[in-house]
Amino acid sequence: MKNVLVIGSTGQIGSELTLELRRQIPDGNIVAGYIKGAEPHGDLLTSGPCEIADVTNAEQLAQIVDKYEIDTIYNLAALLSAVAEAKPLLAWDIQMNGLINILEIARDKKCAVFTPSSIGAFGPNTPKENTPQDTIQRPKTMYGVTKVATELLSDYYFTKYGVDTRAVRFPGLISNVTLPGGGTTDYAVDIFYSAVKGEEFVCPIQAGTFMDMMYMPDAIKACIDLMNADPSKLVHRNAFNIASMSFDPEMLRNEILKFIPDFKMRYEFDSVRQAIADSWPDKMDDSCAREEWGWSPEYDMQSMTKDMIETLSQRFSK
Ligand code: AKB
Repeated sequence: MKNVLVIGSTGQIGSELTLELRRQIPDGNIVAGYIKGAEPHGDLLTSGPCEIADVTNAEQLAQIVDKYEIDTIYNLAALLSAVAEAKPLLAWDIQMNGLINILEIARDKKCAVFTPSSIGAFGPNTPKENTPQDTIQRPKTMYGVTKVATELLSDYYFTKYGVDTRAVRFPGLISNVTLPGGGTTDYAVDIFYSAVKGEEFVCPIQAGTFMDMMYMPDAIKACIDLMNADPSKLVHRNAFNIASMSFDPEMLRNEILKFIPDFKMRYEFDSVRQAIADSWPDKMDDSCAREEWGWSPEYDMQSMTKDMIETLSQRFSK
């Protein structure tokens, strides 16, 4: 990996991944790809090249790949689960037509491609506990449909054309840098902002609903470690289960109370998000990722909560 295009660089994952890649590969071209209306700012804008990179515009993407001699593409353009339910055709256009554009360019120009999958690739008849790497995938959401199709299409381009496609199934991601937008797991980020601002948190997900979650530093590590992994060791490619913590809203509330004893939370559940959450696994088995490329997360719920509260408290006290 030397010259990298990050599509969706101003989003929740892209904003941190792009900066980390620029830190780790100082002599490479790490291009921050963005769309109009989501322009890069601050460090992202000033620390390296930035280009408009719309996944639905194949010609534009091919020109960027040529200009910067791109060898690796992180394709992070996506609508998250709840938004994709509201705009299913747009989700299909971005997630599927966008993906095939990228895979065709990668085939032509010999790029490796990372297109994340998600716990959303599973459905209500998937085993909920210790969800295996290879199991039933019959999601009921448009987000899930596009994630399963992404996994299959990425594997197809690897077996048929030798395109080096690799991916992980991300849990809900928790970050103190860029907010997510329109996901089912967003509550696990929003709760921290309410807690440190001293506001009551209205939780859209019911108590007792368990989902896998991950702190962003581990997610960024996964993106980079998998693309740097020895290809001969990869039995699976698209996409690896990765896990680090699983909790329900009550467990997270109790952990936050250890730091902010007067934190208040009540439930007002959102039927769309609750139905999606109910169809997702409680906890994935990530042993294939551990065995095939050495996946090993650093954060659990306790250390993530401490770091989130310390970081956000510092920011909001200024
Ligand atoms: C969402 O909630 O839609 C995402 C995901 C788990 O893929 N965070």
